[in-house]
Amino acid sequence: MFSPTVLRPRWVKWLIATLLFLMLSACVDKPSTLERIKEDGVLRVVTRNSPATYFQDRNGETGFEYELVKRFADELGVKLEIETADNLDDLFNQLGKPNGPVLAAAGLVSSEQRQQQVRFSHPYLEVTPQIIYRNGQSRPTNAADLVGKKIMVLKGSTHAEQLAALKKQNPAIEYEESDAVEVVDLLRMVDEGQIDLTLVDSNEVAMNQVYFPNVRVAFDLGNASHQSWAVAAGDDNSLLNEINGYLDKVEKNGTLQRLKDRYYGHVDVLGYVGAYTFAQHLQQRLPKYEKHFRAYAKAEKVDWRLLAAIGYQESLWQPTVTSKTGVRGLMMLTQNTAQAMGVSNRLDAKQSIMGGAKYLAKIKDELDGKIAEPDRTWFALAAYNVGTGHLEDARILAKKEGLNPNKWLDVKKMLPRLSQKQWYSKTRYGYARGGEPVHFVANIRRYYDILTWVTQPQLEGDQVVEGNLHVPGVDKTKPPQDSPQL
Ligand code: BLG
Repeated sequence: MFSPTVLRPRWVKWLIATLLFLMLSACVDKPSTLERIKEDGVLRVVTRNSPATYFQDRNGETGFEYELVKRFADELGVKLEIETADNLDDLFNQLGKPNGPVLAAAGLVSSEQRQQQVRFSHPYLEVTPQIIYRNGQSRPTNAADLVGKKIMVLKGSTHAEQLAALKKQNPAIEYEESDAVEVVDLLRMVDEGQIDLTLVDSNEVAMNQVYFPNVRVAFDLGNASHQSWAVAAGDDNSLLNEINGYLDKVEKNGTLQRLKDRYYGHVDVLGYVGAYTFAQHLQQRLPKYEKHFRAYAKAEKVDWRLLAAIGYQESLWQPTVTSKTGVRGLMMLTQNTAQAMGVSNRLDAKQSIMGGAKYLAKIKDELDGKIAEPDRTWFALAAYNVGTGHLEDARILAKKEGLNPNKWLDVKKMLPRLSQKQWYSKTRYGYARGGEPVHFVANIRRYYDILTWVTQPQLEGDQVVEGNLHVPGVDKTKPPQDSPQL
């Protein structure tokens, strides 16, 4: 018979041994994904090389997903390493690999099928799948109208899943899935009439409308869905929780909205007519002046696309316009500015661009040394429009209000006050139409963004080239960092 008094010490020994074992094994346990990222100092992300996600421009790496995920890496205090997948299947495969990327930030919509493979974060962007057709063709209005059309979508996309579901109900619908193209290619193919229709998300349409004047939305196919980041399947929630916390934060503090406005807000800001018009002017007008923009921008060490954006804002790239106030030409120089910059004929496009470039460089140079980039560029643009004196007044007002006179976000709040007597009567330079430079800067930033996406990085050695507009997304050249980082 066992005596409990005899057994107790053995029980205790067993218990201690078990506890020790558990504690030790906890110590040598695998670190969580998040711990590993922090230990390695690197966040490895897989994405797609496309204008809506990630691409290289003259300023380096950019794109909506890139900017969102770069901020996340910065918050973790680690380096960001981007890898691009050839197609969606490849992307999901990479995410599942041991020692592969830990996160996919690629404009992915969560679907039931995909949830079997990966786990999705909180959503950050609402998108609607849209059927796209070519202007001038008959507009499809419902699923039955898809019959007999040449339709192409991305292989492995949720759009392919959607079409497969439609085909079950209506077997006459035919479509092709391709893993050799990106969304911009699909839109271009519709624009050029190589295919009749495609199905893409509304954010891609909004972003690319300015490049493809013939592309039109036929109808929304199904309900809005949400884009999320994806992590590999499993039960380690460390990274996913961190991502969700970050996404919630950027949603609340307005960062996410600012990014959405910059990448997808063109049509909202320009309006549909404005977007088509810009796309047309890009093809018809800019090529005539591009070499002057490039040459004088280079001479004055400013970004040529910024100069071109000013020219578009001022005159829609028309060399002979004159404002009510007698300001004239492609870069809208006043008589005084033209004289000071050595411009004898303001209606001569080349001279106007030369004068504008010189003036921009001069006022930028003269700004307070405490104003750092990119704000410095926005201040220079404001001064181009309203003059350095009035800008200085707005900076002083900002300081009096406890705002930062070296930050554009703060000074732009003060500028409109220069047209109200209670404020301008206390300033040195007095009345000014202070709302004008605020719109001026906002519009130019918009045009500048678009121009950076549609122009190739300058060739090696900065040769002056003409007519090299393209739709971005595939350029892998690593360009120099001499432009304002937006
Ligand atoms: C700018 C000048 C500044 C000048 C300000 O006016 O013109 N910029 C250029 O000539 C490039 O030099 O500053 S100041 O010299 O310190 O006084 C203020 O006078 C031009 C602006 C004026 C504006 N467009 C470039 O942005 C313009 O034409 N406004 C009138 C529009 S309308 O007539 O009401 O339609």
